[in-house]
Amino acid sequence: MEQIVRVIGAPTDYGANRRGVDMGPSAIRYAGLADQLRAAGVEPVEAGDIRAPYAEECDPETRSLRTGTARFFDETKAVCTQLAETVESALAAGELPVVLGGDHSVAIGSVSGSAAASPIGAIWFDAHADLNTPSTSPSGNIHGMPLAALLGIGEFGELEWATAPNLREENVVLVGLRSADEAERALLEERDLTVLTMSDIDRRGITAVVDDALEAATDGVDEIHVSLDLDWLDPTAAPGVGTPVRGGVTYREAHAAMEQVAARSAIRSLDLVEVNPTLDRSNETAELATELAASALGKRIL
Ligand code: 6HN
Ligand code: MN
Ligand code: MN
Ligand code: MN
Repeated sequence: MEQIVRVIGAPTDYGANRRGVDMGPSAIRYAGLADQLRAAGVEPVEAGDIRAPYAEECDPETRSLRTGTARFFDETKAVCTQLAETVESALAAGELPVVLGGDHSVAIGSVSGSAAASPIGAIWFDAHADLNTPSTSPSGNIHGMPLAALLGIGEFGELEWATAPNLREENVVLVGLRSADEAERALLEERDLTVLTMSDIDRRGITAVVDDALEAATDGVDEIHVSLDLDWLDPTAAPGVGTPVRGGVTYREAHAAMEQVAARSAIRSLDLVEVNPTLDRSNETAELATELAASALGKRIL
């Protein structure tokens, strides 16, 4: 029987400075996600979008979370809570959830939903560490905080809805890091996450690095969540993102990595986030997201 993939849109635009990432789910669907998924041998079922009010409908006031700032905190909580439930019920039905962002704050919902029933590892394919907390964040943007939230770091430790107790730090792997803030560096020094930077990819090549990532993420757990932030790729390959950082992986390296993920047969859930069509060239970043999803779910050249 074919694996059913439940496509869930999470059109948020709260977590980032540059507007337009809320159009990501539509852009990714229009780029042909369903056809790509079929080509990968899975059966897409469309769940539609989680209701996410436009920023203009929300209280423009910055929300404070005890000490620091987390802009649109209440709105993010509302979206992530619904998203977690949707992901959890898809998994309970034997489906594989693919979450379309939206900014990366939606991963708080997708991962906590994915980890709700049993332990899981996670691989973060991202230029960034996403380990800020409201008190360390230089921007107040929650898209720079989802991993800290899920691991219950800092002020997030008090938030049941945002944390994923079944996600062990030892099974969290960052791949392709090339932009980390001061507090994120300090955290990575002292904590047990695995970090594989762009320099590691330069030195050892993408396949050796992704092998290590899969090994660490699945150590003691059977399945993983894959969070694919499109800014993981070099901006020449993925221009339609809000926080581009030069020196990312190439088009082909990204495919090789996703093909390795597929070969491991351990993927429980997948995010495709940070696609911003207003900054894109002819929807090409959304199209890339559909292709990479297909590779991660088993599409092969031959
Ligand atoms: N992303 N580290 C920066 C911040 O504002 O916290 C950038 C975060 C980017 C997050 O791309 O998902
Ligand atoms: Mn990110
Ligand atoms: Mn990023
Ligand atoms: Mn929880």
